[in-house]
Amino acid sequence: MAAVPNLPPIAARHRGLNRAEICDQNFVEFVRDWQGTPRAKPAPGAPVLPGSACSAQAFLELFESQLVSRHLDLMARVLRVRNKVFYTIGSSGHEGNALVAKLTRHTDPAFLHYRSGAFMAERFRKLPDMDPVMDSALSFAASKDDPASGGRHKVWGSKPLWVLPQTSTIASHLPKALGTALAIEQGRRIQHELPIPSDSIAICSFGDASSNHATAQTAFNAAAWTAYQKLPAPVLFVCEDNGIGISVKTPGGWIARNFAERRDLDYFYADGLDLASGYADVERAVEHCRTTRRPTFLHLRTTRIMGHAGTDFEIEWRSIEELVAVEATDPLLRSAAIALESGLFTKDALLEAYEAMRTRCFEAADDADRRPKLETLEEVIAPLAPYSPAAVVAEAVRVADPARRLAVFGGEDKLPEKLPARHLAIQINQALHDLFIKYPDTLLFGEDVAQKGGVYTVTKGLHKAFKGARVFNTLLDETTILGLAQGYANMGMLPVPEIQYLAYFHNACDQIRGEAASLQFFSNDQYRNPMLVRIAGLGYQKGFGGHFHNDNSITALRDIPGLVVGCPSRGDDAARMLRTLAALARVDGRVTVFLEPIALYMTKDLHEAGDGQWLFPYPPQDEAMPLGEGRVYAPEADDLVIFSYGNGVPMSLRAARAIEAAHGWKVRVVDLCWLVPLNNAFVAAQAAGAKRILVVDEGREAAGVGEGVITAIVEAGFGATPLRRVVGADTYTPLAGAALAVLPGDADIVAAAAELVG
Ligand SMILES: Cc1ncc(C[n+]2csc(CCOP(=O)(O)OP(=O)(O)O)c2C)c(N)n1
Ligand SMILES: [Mg+2]
Repeated sequence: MAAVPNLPPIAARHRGLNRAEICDQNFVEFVRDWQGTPRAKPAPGAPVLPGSACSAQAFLELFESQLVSRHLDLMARVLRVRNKVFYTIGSSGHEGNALVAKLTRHTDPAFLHYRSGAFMAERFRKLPDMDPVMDSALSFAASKDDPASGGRHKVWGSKPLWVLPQTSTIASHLPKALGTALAIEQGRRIQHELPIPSDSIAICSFGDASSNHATAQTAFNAAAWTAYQKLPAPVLFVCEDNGIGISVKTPGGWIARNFAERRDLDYFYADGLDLASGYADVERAVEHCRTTRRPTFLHLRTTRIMGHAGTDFEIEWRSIEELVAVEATDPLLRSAAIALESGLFTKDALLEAYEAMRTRCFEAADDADRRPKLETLEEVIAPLAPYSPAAVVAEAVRVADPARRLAVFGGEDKLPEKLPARHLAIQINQALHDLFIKYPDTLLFGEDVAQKGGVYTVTKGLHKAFKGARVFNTLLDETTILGLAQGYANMGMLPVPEIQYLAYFHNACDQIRGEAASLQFFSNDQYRNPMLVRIAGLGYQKGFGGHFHNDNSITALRDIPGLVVGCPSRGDDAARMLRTLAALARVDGRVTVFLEPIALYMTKDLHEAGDGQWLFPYPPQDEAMPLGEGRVYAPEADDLVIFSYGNGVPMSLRAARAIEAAHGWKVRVVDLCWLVPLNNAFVAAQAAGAKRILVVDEGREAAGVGEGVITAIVEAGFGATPLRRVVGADTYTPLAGAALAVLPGDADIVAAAAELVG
């Protein structure tokens, strides 16, 4: 454990408000007043201090990384006030995490805590010609030249160094770190070539308070669940324990208590305040993770000095004695002591190195301040939702290997396009088979999806055809399912996770909203995590009721930036849309969602029982539905145009008959197919010339798709057209027949049309 350096009694200046200045002065005074006896300077390969596993050379590098981190923090505090830096959450007190970087490889994917300045500086050494100071300064300054995010956020990130940028939602990165660890192992099982060595580990750091978060706990649980089954899960969880989260203290000893004896999460402790003693313990943890491939929990002792962020005036809520005591545990004071005691530095040389680093950081900040910033909306959103329409269409209609198709489907006469017209569930199933043939690195996973083939048998047969390495059941946790998807995507595979019901997506929404969909944006499109998320949902199920199986809230998906959501109403279009979604993921790295209307899975008839009018032939492989283009029924009709999607489409088609009979109108029905982003131009084109308009939206009234359609119509200048919305109520869906009272029905559409008479 680090010796607490003896600081003088709390002098007047220690009562100062600016703790950054005080910590800065502490270092200088500590060195100046140091009274120890230097040893003979060790050779580079010799232990820095007797008995330490850390060599003199390693110490010099680690110490320099610590200084980089500290001076970046100090610089940020000064320049924030001058509006030259836009972020002050620092790494001071956590500089021992440089050890984790030193003892791992730059190809071990890292998902980092926001206090990772020293980790980053150390990792920068792993490749030639990289400058941690300048790169970080550009990020602090939110410059367009910031290599991590292109000026979109102050993130720790680097493409060449395999540091995937994180958002500031604490703990949300743990599931994808675990997913990445599992994906490293999965690569071998499916003969997928990984972008990194096969013995890599995934590193994930976070704070002590964050370890309590549900998202963190679910990752620990899923890691242990995996290891318990003797499956490899090489993830290194690094809990940087500074004993506090903003202003709330973690109960003393809680991290050890909570994790030291957790089965199948192997616990290691290291003193991150002392490079000389912490080195060996960090090394043991890393090697354990790499060689055993077991989930490993490294409890790294840290401290937090200079407050949570620049805006945190600790002195206002904490006693000065406590503050000074915490500042006395500053790991840089301990490193200074090692530097002096080992004979590697004289006092003057050390102070000179300290000041030289200050100068270097300020010069870099000045340089960064002169670099360009993001200025226009176009610049800001350039990486948000990349879309190459021609390439996506070409990829979507690219046919799979005919021989493999014959083998999988079991002969020429069993190819889906040769079979009779089928309903939605079967065609999704067939299209998934085709995607699996086309893309050998596709993985399908979720709850009950493997042998059972899902609650509605939509994935039936895939496990048998493509085996357990590609089609498998996960544990029951949507956050983990979506975390796994990000991990597989990070390793270059094409994940197709299933969320059993829409209501259970909401439960894990942040994994898409905060994480997956944001990666391209915050990494300036350097990292992509393409995926095709299947979500079964929406109302109208007969005989299987209640809200949670009939959730019709699409709103949570509608405002996720960069997301693509498709919702089919019939089988052949579902197959065409799946091809497009997979191509969007493949070509442009997009995060895509396929919202499957459960009530239509088995629907065969449209107007009367037995008419078979909702069965369609499987579309040839070279057909796909382009993003944003819906299906239009009776395109020439203009007395009434009905916009709808999902269940609303067959309802509208039935209602159209009744309306035609009642009013003599010709009725067009527009199946939007693509709900996010809504294609406003397509909507406007369909609204143009319409004499009347109905928007049939089975979702809820507030913030539903219908609002978007109406807005597109009005903004296109067709607001004077008589129009009505037929929409679900803002309520949960009840059980049994009562459900029909809150969801729009055929009769509501007919009634709304009647209101447009005249
Ligand atoms: C999900 C979520 N809730 C709340 C916050 C606000 N917040 C940011 S940091 C923090 C404390 C984290 O403490 P700890 O995990 O111990 O890390 P430390 O800052 O001490 O290094 C909180 C509550 C957040 N970023 N994310
Ligand atoms: Mg903490």
